[in-house]
Amino acid sequence: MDSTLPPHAAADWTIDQNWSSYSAEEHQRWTRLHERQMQILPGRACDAFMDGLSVLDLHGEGIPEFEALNKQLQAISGWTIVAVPGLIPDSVFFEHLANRRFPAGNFIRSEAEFEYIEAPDVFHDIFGHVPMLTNQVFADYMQAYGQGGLRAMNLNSLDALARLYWYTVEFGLIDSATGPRIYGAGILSSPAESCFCLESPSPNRVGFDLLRVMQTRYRIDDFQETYFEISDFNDLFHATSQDFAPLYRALEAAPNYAPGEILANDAVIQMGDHSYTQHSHLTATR
Ligand code: HBI
Ligand code: FE
Repeated sequence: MDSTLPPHAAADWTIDQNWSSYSAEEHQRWTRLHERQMQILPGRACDAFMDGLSVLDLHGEGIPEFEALNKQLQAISGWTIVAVPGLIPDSVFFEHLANRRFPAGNFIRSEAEFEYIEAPDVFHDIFGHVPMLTNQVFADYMQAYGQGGLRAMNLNSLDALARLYWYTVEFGLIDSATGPRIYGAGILSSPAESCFCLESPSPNRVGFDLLRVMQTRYRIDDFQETYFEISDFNDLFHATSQDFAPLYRALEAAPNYAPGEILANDAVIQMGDHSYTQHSHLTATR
């Protein structure tokens, strides 16, 4: 990403949301994106997400004002949303998370990108990520993740941290009494992947394991080939509250795995048939 600080941004890359500058079409686009997800997510998204949506009254009439949202969010879990122009440098991102500030893009995807946008826009960040920050344990995990990220900067282990974020915060699944449910924002903001991850025979579904996730490459612009499932959010919080240094030493010698690989000691929940992957153009992995 381009790491030159934009002229209108503060030193921590924050900008004004500039809510009054959104056009009627942009507010309408948010409402259409929201309506489409609300057709799909009941019964697929986890309870924590659905509860967060309703308690923050993210009911979908246009792009929310961060200031108003922050009054509610701060009272619930101490988190606030800060507006940023797009992807920001890792160290700045981790610093915000470590201080319970969630960086959210203030722009909304264009009509041409309605189906899919790779960069995190305001719909992905606010609709996908923010409702989860009303869940206390998940909110604490996100802060612990930011603190872990700052430590990782010195241990040169950003790949491992980025994979952990990707397979949990962006594409994570959680068990429930009635089967797996979605908590990852990358899925929650995508209509097709919300169905694919739970209903397609193609992807693997494997029980979450910290080291396994940190060694597994991921696809950046296509459906995931493996989804990792936690039992509850404490699994995540405990995974990140240990000292990462010995883990990184173990990782240095350990192999990396391809996105669709299954390992002998995986807790396999679904052995995917990779029917989708065989027909999709193979994308870059990280
Ligand atoms: N910047 N705005 C923004 N949003 C992100 O999700 C983000 C980022 N910068 C870095 C980053 N994510 C990654 O380092 C994490 O996935 C680890
Ligand atoms: Fe995201």
